[in-house]
Parts: sequence; C-alpha cells; structure tokens
Amino acid sequence: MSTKSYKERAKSHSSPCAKKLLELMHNKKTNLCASVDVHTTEELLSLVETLGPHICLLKTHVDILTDFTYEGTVIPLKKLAEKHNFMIFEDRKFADIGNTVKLQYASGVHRIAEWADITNAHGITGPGVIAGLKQAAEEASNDVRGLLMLAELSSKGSLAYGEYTHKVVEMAKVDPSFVMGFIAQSDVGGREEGNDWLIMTPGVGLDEKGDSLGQQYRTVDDVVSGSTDIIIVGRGLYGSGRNPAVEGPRYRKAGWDAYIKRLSS
Ligand code: 6AU
Repeated sequence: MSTKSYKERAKSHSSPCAKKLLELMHNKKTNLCASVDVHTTEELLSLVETLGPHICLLKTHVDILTDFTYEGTVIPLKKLAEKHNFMIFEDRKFADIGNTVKLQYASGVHRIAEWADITNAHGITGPGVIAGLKQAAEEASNDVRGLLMLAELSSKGSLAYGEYTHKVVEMAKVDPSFVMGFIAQSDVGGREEGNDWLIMTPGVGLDEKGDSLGQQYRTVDDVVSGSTDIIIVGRGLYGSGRNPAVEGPRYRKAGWDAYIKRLSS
C-alpha cells in the first residue's frame, strides 16, 4: 500500500500514463472510475454526461454496444472526456499471444489503441501480450497509453490468486513504462525495484454484497484502507433503483474521504 499522495506519486512515476492520471486525480479530487456497461451509445453518453464531473476515469466495454461506430461513439466520448476532464479505460481483457493481441488492440471495428488511454490484459499467455500491445499502442497513437495487468479478480471462484498473481506481478516488471499497475483486490506487491504500481479495484458497492453470477462487492473503505488507489464502480452508480446523479457524488466522496484517511494513517 502507498501512503504517499497522488500528487507526490505523479512526480516520479515510471509510466507517463499513470503520471497523467495521478495528476488528474489530485487536481480533480476524485479516485472514482465509473464502469458503464450499457447496450447503446445513447445510454452510455447520457450516463457519462451525468457522471463525468465526478470521475477520474471512465471504464468501457465497447463490445457490449449494439450500435458502436467510431464516429458515433468514440468521437462524442472523447469530447466528453475533454469537457469533464477524465481518462478512458477500455476493459478489453486481452488474453492471446502477442501477435494476436496486437491486431485485436489496433484493428477491427473498435480500433481501441487509437482512443483508449488505458486497457488491460491477462498474463496467462506470457509477457508477449505486453510486448504485442505496446507495439500496437506506439503505432496507433502519439498519446500516452497504459496497460493494467489482471492480477486478481473480484468474482467467486477466480483462479487468479497465490502463485498466479505473483507471476503476473513479476511479468509486469518487464515494462514499467507501459504497465502502470494492476486490477487487483489487494496489495499485490512487486515494488522491490521501486515500481509504484497503481491498484484499481472492481467489485465495489456500498449497498449490495454481490450479484447472482458470482460478482462480489466490498465497501469503499474496505478497499481503499487496504491498497486500492482507484475504485471501479458499475451498477452501484446506475443499476436498477439507483440515481447516477446522487450515486456519482456519493461514491466520489466515499473514495476521496477514504484516501485522505489513508494518507494520515
Ligand atoms: O460494479 P459492477 O459489478 O457493475 O461492474 C464491475 C465491472 C465490470 C467487470 O467487467 C469489471 O468491473 N471487473 C474487472 C475489470 C475491471 O477488469 C475485473 C474483476 O475482477 N471484476 C470486475 O467486475 O465491467
């Protein structure tokens, strides 16, 4: 766990993308990432317009959208990111050999490498996944790009723990300028070489304990007092019976208060 401020960590971070995000978090005073898993671009843009002022990061799953187009979806999303000052994380969970993920990241209808600041990958296929994604990022854009490795998962029965998690963390060390941190539930370590990994944690909810398909929720205080730098919240913000205009500020405050508490611990 880091007890240093986001501002301080931004100064010396090895990843330009993490640096940019940490500065944004410090300036905007939010460690909330909204995960918006909806079916249409209209729903996505409308939720982002409401949640945008409260978040440092928007997490998308663009393959859920039934009407995705670069012009109709990405261009307005990028405009909202500029208007409300947040970054974009496409939660693609790449998990193939280096050559294939390189093609998947840059091509197809989604062309993720062109517009998403951050994406993520499983380590199951080995370090070629990092090298492949990095090549695609460099060829697709001059903007900073960052990769999160999935070290632990929030879902019941996940196989990502113990030795597997440890090996994913070791793998990340091959490129700390591109790998900015982990999707994880705990402090996965690996800072011996001075790497200041960002820990982003999904499976966060203040009102529910889980869903019927294995998702497990923990509270904001629980994760941030541990090692979480960014809370990833989905249905807690916009699920049935939730008002995003109320839940956005609520989760933002909970996340920021827990961070301030951690700084003084
Ligand atoms: O808050 P929810 O349950 O509505 O949404 C959680 C979001 C979903 C998942 O695909 C994602 O977080 N997620 C991930 C990520 C971000 O990679 C990993 C994980 O372990 N659990 C998880 O829920 O969009």
